[in-house]
Amino acid sequence: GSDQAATVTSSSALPSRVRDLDCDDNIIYFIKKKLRVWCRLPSGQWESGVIQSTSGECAFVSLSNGNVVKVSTVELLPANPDILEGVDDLIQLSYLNEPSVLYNLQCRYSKDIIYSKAGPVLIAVNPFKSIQMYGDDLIAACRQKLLDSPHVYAIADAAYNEMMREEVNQSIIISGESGAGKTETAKVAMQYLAALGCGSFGIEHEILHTNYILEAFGNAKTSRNDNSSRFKSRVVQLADGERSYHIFYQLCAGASTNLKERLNLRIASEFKYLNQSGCLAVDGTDDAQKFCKLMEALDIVHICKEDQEHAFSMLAAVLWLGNISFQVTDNENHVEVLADEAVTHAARLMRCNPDELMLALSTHKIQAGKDRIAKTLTLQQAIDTRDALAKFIYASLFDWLVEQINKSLEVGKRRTGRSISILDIYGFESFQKNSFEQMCINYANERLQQHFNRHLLKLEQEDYELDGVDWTKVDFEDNQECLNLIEKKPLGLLSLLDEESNFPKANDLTFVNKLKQHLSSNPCLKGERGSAFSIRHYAGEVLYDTNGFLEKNRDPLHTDSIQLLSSCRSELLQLFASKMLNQSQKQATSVGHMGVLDFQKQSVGTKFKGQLFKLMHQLESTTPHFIRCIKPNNKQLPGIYEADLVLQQLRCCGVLEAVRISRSGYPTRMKHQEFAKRYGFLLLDASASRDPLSVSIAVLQQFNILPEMYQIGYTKVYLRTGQIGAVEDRRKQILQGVLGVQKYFRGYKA
Ligand code: AOV
Ligand code: MG
Repeated sequence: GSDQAATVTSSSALPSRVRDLDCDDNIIYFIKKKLRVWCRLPSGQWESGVIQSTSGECAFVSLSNGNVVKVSTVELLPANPDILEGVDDLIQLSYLNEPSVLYNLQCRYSKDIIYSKAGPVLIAVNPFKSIQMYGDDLIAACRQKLLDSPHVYAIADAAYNEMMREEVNQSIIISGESGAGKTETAKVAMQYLAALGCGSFGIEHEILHTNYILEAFGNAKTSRNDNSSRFKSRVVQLADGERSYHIFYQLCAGASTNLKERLNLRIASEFKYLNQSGCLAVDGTDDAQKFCKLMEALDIVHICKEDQEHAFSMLAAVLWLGNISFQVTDNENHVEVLADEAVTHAARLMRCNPDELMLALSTHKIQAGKDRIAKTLTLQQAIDTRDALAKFIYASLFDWLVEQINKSLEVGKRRTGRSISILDIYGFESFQKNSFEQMCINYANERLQQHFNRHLLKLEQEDYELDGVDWTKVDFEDNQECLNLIEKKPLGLLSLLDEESNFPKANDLTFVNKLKQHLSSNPCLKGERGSAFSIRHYAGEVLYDTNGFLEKNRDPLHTDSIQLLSSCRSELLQLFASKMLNQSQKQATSVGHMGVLDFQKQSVGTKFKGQLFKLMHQLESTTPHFIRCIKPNNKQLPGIYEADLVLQQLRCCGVLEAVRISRSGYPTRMKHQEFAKRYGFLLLDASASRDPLSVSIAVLQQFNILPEMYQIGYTKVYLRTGQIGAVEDRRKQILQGVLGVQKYFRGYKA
């Protein structure tokens, strides 16, 4: 997620296709038959009720609380029959309108059933409290297939079985907005997989401990989540009330006196990178104790003591870099570095010459004719240079740690050669103000959404084909246009942004004009007034403010800083610098020029695209399993279900769309046995004993269900939206009749 706190924009910007889930003519039938409906009150809230009478465009609806309201018929939507209340899978709903979906999830949530299915997708609604849904007993039940309600365990189990059976790598893709529960869900999945490996691999213990390490270095307290997985820009800049990565506070609080001395450490409040936000502690968390756990975890994943110490000195170096300050020397705002203890300590920890550090932070070498001369930086440039260096060191340290952990776990991988990847990724974002970060996030989500759609349609087709149902491929809205808009070369948003970022005279406004000039034929782009533009994303339209786009796209790490790092005697820093140089040189060779000083730096956007492509490439070769996490309230409190907020997320993560795709053919599916058992007794001509398949056909014919409304497969009956409702109502009426008769007889006897 981004580090900005903001509110979600109104839903009216969303494309209507997501909203029109059911055909309107259903409601006419409902009005005629006086069935249960959803009725939108003037407050915007949906309430269920029964239509009493209609006059013209209006209906009188008797609500469940006894009140009768007069509403326009356009405010009515069909409600599902009672037997469908709180179903496990949204696909079972006869009517998939929004109030029905919301009510179904709420019903379950109020009973602490936080998991539901939406076709092949698992929905997880964050309980914000511990619930009795985990542990060894439940894991065992799931392994023995005794758990038949939706659960992360079941998803992990399916992934594992499919991996073993098909010998194909698997992935579990978890999305949702900040605080929705992605990381917790990923941990639950890991817990299950680790339990499966019990005894045979011996690394499950290690795998679970990697969580401690990844969270300490990758998570921070934000306003929306006390344990949020974050971007690395957080190292140098914090919003009020938020914290940097947990590890800094843990180290300052928990390091032994000896370690503290070796690292010149102080308490957290003495470091500018930590004290700027006025928040040093997280309620209910003991940082010192967490540090002990972290060291244990590092031991368990076999990171040797020496490497641990190297890693800690990098953290201390970052903290001291943050304390380095500058002195303005002339009236043009040029600076020099203040030679204080911050410089001495940082240089000692980085194992470089303090003078060189000071020079690298206050000057840039530039080409002047044949010579390179040093140009003094302004205060802002110097601060940016220092911060870019700190961010680079921290980000490289994180990548290095992940690499070490993976190396240590390789042992297990070699056994089977197969893997299950768990992806804990930021979800679609649409705030009042959206910038470059949101664009990158939403671009990634477009790619994932395409992956998701393609996968769903494939499943759908396979199901029909296997069951001998003929069907024509359904059309669904592909998001290829939007992806083209962003990533096409040479005329796509990212390419144009790179072009402008390299052009000294360009600014945010010229960038927008370029977009309009070259991309206005793409239906997903909308030019706006001033320096803003909108993109029509699969989950809704988002307005982006280009203010700062060009700077954010430029890599802020200067060549001089990389050279400084190469000259450090710290092995880790040398490694980080050489990785950076290697990467850039590969790029430089491909564009035709080389040289350590003139290396080609990738823009942030292009780098992001490259990483995303690599990720998608990895995912393409796996069978995906999708989990969508939903945050039911913004207060991080249990028991509060805010329908609007949930709806917003269901739309954004494409769940309703997914169900629609899954149902666009024949959403109601019932095995012939099941269908015959439930409705067979309704047959007027019950003479011959018939096989379930013939019973199914006979029932459908008796109810005059039109041939285009159903399909008979080898194993199942397939019905179009809403068709099962009529049969179900008839069944209910007859059963009520039977009960009535029984009551009458009992009364007579007594
Ligand atoms: P996120 O990963 O989706 O946000 P988390 O997984 O960190 O969100 O969840 C946020 C908080 O919600 C956790 O710290 C728990 O208190 C609570 N929570 C989530 N899932 C469960 C669960 N299954 N059972 C109990 N509590 C839960 V972010 O990384 O911020 O996008 O960036
Ligand atoms: Mg997270």
